[in-house]
Amino acid sequence: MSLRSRLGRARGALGSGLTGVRGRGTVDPATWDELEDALVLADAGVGLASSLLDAVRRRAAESGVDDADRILGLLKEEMLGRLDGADRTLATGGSPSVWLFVGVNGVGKTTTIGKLGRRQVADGHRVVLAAGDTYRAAAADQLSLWAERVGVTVVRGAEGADPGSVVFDAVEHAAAQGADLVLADTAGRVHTRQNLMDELFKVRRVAEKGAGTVTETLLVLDAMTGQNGLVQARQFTEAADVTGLVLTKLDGSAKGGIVLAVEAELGLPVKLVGVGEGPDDLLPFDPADFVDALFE
Ligand SMILES: Nc1nc2c(ncn2[C@@H]2O[C@H](COP(=O)(O)OP(=O)(O)OP(=O)(O)O)[C@@H](O)[C@H]2O)c(=O)[nH]1
Ligand SMILES: [Mg+2]
Repeated sequence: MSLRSRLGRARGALGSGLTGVRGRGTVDPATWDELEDALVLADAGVGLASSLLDAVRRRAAESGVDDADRILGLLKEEMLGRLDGADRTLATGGSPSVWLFVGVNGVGKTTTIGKLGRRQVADGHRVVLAAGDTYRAAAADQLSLWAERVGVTVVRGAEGADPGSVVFDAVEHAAAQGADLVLADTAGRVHTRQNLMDELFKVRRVAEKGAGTVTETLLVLDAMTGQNGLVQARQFTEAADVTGLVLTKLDGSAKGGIVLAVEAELGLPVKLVGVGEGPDDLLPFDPADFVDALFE
C-alpha cells in the first residue's frame, strides 16, 4: 500500500490551497502571495515557505518560465530536491541493535513501537520490546498488549523502576535469545531539559553496557501539533543524539507541509510516518510519493 493512498487528510493539503493558482497565465505578485499563503496554510512555516519560493523565483527567472503551472512544477521539484538524498534507512549492526524512542506525552511512541515491531518481524528480525516507560504501569501494559498482538517478547519492570535497568534487562534477554533488535520505549513526562538529558544519557549508556549498541534514537512527533511541536522537538535534539524522526497522525487533520518544516528546522530525516492507530498504519517515508500527494 503506498504512502500516497494512506495519507488521509494530509493528502491534497497544499493542492487545495493552489486551486486558484492552477491554470492561471503569467504569475504576478498577487499569485506569489497566494503561493506563500498556501504553503503556510499547509504548515510549511513562514521561513521555509519564503525560502522555497525564493528558490523557485530564481529558477523561474533563469529559465524564463512565468506561467503558473510551470511555476508549480518548479515548486514541486524544489520540495522534492530538499527531501531527496537524506538517508532514511534504520541502522542496524549491533548485536542486538537498540532503537530508542523519545518524545513528549501522547505523540505515539508506544504505538509506533508496536507497529514497527510488526514490520521488523515481517522483515525477518527477532525483536524484543523494552518497556522503558516505568512512570505508570499502564504504559508497560500498553506495550505488552502490542507485544502480544505482534508476537514478540516484552521486558518490563515494576512501576517506578529505573528505566535504564529495564532497557539493560531487555538487551540481556535479547542477547541470550539471539534476538537482533530491541525497541525501547521511554517516558514522555520529564520535567526539565536537564532532567531529560540526564535520563536519556543514562538509558543510552546502560543500553550499551552489555552486548547492545544504540544504532537509532528516533524522535517521535505528532504532526497535528504543527509548528508548535517544533519547540519541544528542539529540546529533545539538544538532549539526545537523535538520528531520525517519526511523524505520527498524518492521517488526521495534519497539513503535510510539517514534514518539510521539521526536516528543515531540525536537520534530521523523517524515517517513518504514522497514518492511523492500527498495526499496519506505519510506513517508511517516501518523498516522491509524499510530494505527489501534497499537490493532489
Ligand atoms: N490517528 C492516529 N493516531 C495515532 C497514531 N499514532 C498514535 N496514535 C494514537 O495516539 C495516542 C497516543 O499514542 P501512544 O503511543 O500512547 O503515545 P505515547 O507517546 O506512547 O504517549 P505517552 O506514553 O503518554 O508518552 C493513542 O491513542 C494512539 O492510538 C497515528 O499515526 N494516527
Ligand atoms: Mg507511551
